[in-house]
Amino acid sequence: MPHMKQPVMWELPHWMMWLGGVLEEQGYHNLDVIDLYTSVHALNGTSAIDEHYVRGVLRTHGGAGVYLFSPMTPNNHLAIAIARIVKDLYPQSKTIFGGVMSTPAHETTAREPAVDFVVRGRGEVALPALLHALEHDRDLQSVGQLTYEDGGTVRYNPLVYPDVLPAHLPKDKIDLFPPEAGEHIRYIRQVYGLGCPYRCSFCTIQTIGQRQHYFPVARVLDEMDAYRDRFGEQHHFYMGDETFTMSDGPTLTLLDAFAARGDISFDAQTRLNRLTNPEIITALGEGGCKWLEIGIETSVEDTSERFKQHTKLDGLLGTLSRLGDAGVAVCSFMVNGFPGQTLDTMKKSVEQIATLIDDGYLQASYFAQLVPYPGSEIYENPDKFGMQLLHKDFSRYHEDLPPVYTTAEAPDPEEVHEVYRQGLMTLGAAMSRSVPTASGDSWNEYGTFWKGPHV
Ligand code: B12
Ligand code: SF4
Repeated sequence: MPHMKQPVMWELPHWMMWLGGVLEEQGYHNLDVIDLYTSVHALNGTSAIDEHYVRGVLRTHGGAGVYLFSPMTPNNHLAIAIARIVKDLYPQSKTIFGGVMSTPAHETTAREPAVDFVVRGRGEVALPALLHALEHDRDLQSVGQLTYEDGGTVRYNPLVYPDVLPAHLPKDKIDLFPPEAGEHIRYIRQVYGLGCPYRCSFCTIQTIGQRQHYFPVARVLDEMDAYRDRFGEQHHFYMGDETFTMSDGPTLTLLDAFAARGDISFDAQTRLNRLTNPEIITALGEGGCKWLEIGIETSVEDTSERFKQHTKLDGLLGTLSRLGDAGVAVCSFMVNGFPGQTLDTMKKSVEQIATLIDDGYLQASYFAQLVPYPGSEIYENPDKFGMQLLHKDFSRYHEDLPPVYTTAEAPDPEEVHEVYRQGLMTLGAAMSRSVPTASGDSWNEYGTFWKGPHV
């Protein structure tokens, strides 16, 4: 891992430790990771792979039997470019793709000559099943969740394995990354409740399942300790549940355990409608929650009429105040360019969030351009939402780039992007005015991570 230092990363790629634990339990001990992510040399400056550099890194590591890839939409082309180099250098190696992009795009991905197999959906059973079949030269048609090309035909194995419940999942393979990696990450991801029961039209996390199941609390605490042992005792966590406060009972059980230990600090994300119980808010503060991310943009936007009359807003401000009183900093998720939004309502949305920051109700906000990722309902069925997709060049399906669709209300992507750029400046200005004073402390409270570039 020679390039883990600059720029720093938000976190280690969780799927690797997660599936690493699964593979190790199945007897695959010879696992390695190749970092082409944090090195500026891996790209040639035009969002394409620097082939010379990547070849060099792959040669240094030597050939492997199997290479695993988990691209997201905007970097899918980079993963495929790397797979081509792998196959060129080591033609006997197998390349296996999986995860949030390869699952909905399984067919086109499997058609790519450099991709040997696509594993759809969750990997805990399907990946070892594929590796066993390859190792023992078994019939691939019996391997579930597999899409692959065979003699010019794309084969789709329909069998889907039952999800492994969290209590039965092997522990993460924490030593997959060297201890020094811990010096250059913002936090360690830890999941308690796996799965999300909602179905937001823009979201693509369905690979992980819809019913929320919990890891046993003792296991969560053990794993946190193990991560800290390896990457540093000072480490802060990000609770990776999609909606951390989804169910009051299990949330309180975990937060009580955190409070009893007294040495855990963490960030989390949830929805506004899962924060109505004041007991939960108190427990969040006592359990060490320092930073809570909430998608509040749509409640502001959808109810703009009522917003003016302070009906919904009263509830929102009450919740945010209680969180502030409990010592929890709050960051909103804002998405620009939903169908139905005009340029004007987009601007208003930003201004409303900036006002909440100025007034100390919010400490920060993320701001992203809406992207119809493959697998989401708005990608599969854009007409239903009044959207027209302009192209399928996935390298431009990016939350910082102009929208890849138009709507009747906002037909010019460049104008929408301009609102986005101005919005970033408005929110940035509000945050720089408010963060040091809102917390009563300095930026250091949020970690030195923010001082430099991060990916
Ligand atoms: C943590 C996270 C990050 C982290 C770490 C990323 C990482 N590589 O681990 C950071 C902050 C860096 C990040 C960045 C981005 N992210 Co992100 N991220 C997530 C998040 C919240 C959790 C992912 C996770 O760790 N899940 C837990 C693991 C265990 O689940 P999993 O990855 O799904 O893996 C399971 C299966 O999918 C499968 N599987 C996964 N990979 C593979 C590979 C193989 C070979 C096999 C067999 C199986 C397999 O097996 C696993 C176990 O069952 C997801 C939302 C979500 N809940 O999925 C978004 C998500 C993945 N991110 C998303 C996006 C868009 C991004 C960014 C592009 C945002 C941006 N504009 O910059 C960047 C891209 C960064 C980059 N260049 O790669 C989107 C992806 C949408 C899409 N279809 O492409 C998601 C789904 C959120 C969303 N908006 O819907 N992200
Ligand atoms: S956006 Fe959040 S709440 Fe909605 S489906 Fe995705 S993870 Fe669940």
